[in-house]
Amino acid sequence: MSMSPQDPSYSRRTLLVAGSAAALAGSALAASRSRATEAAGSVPAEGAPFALPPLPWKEDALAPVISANTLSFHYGKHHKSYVDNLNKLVDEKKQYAGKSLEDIVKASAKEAADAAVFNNAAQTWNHTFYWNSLKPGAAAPTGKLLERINADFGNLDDCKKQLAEAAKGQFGSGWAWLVQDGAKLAVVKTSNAGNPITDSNKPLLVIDVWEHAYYLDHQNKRADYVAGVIDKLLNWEFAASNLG
Ligand code: MN3
Repeated sequence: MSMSPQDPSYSRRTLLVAGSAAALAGSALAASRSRATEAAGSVPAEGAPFALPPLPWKEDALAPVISANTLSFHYGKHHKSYVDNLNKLVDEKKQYAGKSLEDIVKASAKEAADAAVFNNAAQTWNHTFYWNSLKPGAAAPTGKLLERINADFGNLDDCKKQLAEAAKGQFGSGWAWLVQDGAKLAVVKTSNAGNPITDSNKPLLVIDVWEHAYYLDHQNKRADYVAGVIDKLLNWEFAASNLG
């Protein structure tokens, strides 16, 4: 995937991670392109600033916790719609032209009249961050990240418990985040498209708890999805790469 100044550069480091993961997944994505063209990302319409980035793994790589079927809708339809809607809105609302995705999220969060811009920009950001927060066979946290977790949560299990409680306890649609709040790590939850960067917190990991993230695989049992993600799929290396 080639990077251009118009790409959604919400985080240089995140883009680098996404880019390298995309390169690793490139051959697999090419192989499955005939089955699901969305899996290779999409090229924005001419002049549109934001593209759907490629997934960092094959669509079936997260099964059975998250199936290829869920991803074909969640990534290929939901995430793509947020990107497409954002491109249309930015074209209509010229004050957002030329801004990075992160700047659009922060600026539109303060404008009640631009709720649609915020919702689609934040959902575009959040989903790319979510894909990068997941990895099959991910290694447990080590080094500086583990030290910070032990200092701020007591131990890794208690960090995971707080994350699970936030994910299960978010009423309705939203997100559960591990964030860096100043010098401390913390767990926060946001509703709908909410994103901690509007509170000046630095996201490290996120779990999507909208029903579209789990309903095809787990129906109403959000707790099963959350446990599977936390036990098997969280990408602690990505969290470490986001530490400031
Ligand atoms: Mn979602």
